[in-house]
Amino acid sequence: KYEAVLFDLDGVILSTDDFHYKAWKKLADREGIYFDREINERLRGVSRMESLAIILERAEKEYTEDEKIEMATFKNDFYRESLQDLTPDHVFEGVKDFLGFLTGNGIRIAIGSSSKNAKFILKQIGMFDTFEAISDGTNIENSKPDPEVFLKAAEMLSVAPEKCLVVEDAEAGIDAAVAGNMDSLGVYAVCEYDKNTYSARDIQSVDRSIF
Ligand code: G16
Ligand code: MG
Repeated sequence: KYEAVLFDLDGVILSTDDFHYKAWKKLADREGIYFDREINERLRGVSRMESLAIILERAEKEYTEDEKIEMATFKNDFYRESLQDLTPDHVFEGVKDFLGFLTGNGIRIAIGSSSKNAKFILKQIGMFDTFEAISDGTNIENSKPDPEVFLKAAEMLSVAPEKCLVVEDAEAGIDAAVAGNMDSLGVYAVCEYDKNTYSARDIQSVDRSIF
């Protein structure tokens, strides 16, 4: 039935939540704005500037556009630096087996991520050459829940949207798939930050008879 599977990156292939959290926290502390892991959960799949807008809901003053750009850059510089610590060990359990199952059955695989850092992340985890196409924050105008990132990925593969399945961890991503006329599969990654262990339990239990 499906000719291609389009994978979200953060929260599906690996988790960068903790890296994002620490970088946003550094900014929030600098600005004296309250920020915690629960608020961080709301940033899943949301673009950088929209994430900043969520953080600024708690701010006591108004910021100018230039100040917002400076804050997003400050966060991203710290975030990029911390991504140096990413290794192939960060890839969720079961991901490679699942990808091997798909490609072994002639199903094509691509990335559809909101992140402008997606290619750097893929290089860090040793998966830059794994996917046939990479559609990310650098080739879109509108981020999820707009379907653009997934429609571009389908276009790169020359596969019709109706023949694509989207795998996502975020509500914004599922909404994007629906808006793009694609089927979607929600997975939820369980990360234990303190123990530094990661697993995406659902990806291992996906019913493979749907392919
Ligand atoms: C990811 C994350 C979001 C992040 C966004 C933009 O999306 O889930 O938390 O805000 O990318 O990231 P960047 O600041 O690196 O451009 P996805 O779509 O891969 O889950
Ligand atoms: Mg995600």
